[in-house]
Amino acid sequence: MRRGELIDGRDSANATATRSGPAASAEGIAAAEKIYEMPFADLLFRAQTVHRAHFDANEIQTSRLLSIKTGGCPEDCSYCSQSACNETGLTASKLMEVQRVVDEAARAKAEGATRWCMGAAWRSPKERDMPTVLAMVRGVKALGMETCMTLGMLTPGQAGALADAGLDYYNHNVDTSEDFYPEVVTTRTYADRLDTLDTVRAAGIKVCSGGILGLGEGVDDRIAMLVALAELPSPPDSVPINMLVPVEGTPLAQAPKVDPLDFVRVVALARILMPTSWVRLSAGRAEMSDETQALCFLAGANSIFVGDTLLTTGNAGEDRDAALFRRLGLRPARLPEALAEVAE
Ligand code: SAM
Ligand code: DTB
Ligand code: SF4
Repeated sequence: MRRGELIDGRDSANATATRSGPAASAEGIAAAEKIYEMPFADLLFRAQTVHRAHFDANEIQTSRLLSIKTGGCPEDCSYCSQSACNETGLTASKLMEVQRVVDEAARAKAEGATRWCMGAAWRSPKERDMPTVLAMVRGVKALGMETCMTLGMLTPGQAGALADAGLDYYNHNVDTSEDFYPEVVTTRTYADRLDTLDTVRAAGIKVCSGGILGLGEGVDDRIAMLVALAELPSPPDSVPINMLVPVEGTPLAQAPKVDPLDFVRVVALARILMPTSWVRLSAGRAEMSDETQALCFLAGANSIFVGDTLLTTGNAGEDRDAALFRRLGLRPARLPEALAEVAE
């Protein structure tokens, strides 16, 4: 498919996008700008104070990712290695077998991960794939791990089935501000994204939603994105903040790098605007210095992806993370109590 070719209609999911008004209020943006522009030390002190009111500041939640269906995606996300619009040389694969996914989750658990996140390069799941995906959720839950999936747009029926199977989190990122979104993706709208988040929340699944820095957006877009997330009917339970991993063959392969201190400011603002959410330092850690990561934790990030790979790109890896945790005196967060009992 060609870039810019808008898929007609909200076909499989989100049939009625009926939003009015901007995703982020002008008042919310004005207040967030004031916080963002505080002197760095004041901003970090405020973020750390908020963080300590709700979390153990020395505990980091550890999630592990697996691409259960890689490449060949019909969406035209300009950052993504898996879009069929981008010539990245990635080989597309079919949906994995359930047992393989459960076996890999068991291995990740043995290595200390408590949440298993499964990603598929879909615009939305096909009905014929739902039984497989639901079996994956049941199988991983039975191991006593938290589960997360990211499969694209969902119908209420699909979200309900995932909830019944025991899915804990659904990841669906807004990625950037509403204004900048059409510069990044043209095959769906911001309203589509928000509709799926409503659908997931209504099904009783915890919402995981965040974005990417380094898409060529301005500071105003980063702030508007966080305000849009904070002003959802309830803030996301988990907020992944990704640093773009530039992929050869995507339109953003040569995008300018984000100033690490600006990245830290965004993490701090996320913590202040969403005090009780898990803020995840997500993609891009492999390219980040230990010092930048330490500042992100100080700013209130308290979740990471562990392991050598993300979906299609590399991650920091176990040895480097173990050394970082040692140097900073960090501990992996324990499982929620109900799941810890299953895990025993
Ligand atoms: N297809 C589903 C969707 O887009 O909702 C799920 C998978 S998609 C790969 C999940 C998220 O990964 C995207 O929303 C985006 O935020 C993030 N992501 C993808 N490629 C990335 C990259 N090169 N660098 C940083 N984050 C990326
Ligand atoms: C999220 O916000 N980041 C993860 C997860 N949700 C699915 C994905 C990162 C992908 C990085 C690029 C890749 O490995 O393909
Ligand atoms: Fe497809 Fe998701 Fe990649 Fe977009 S981010 S191209 S929807 S896999």
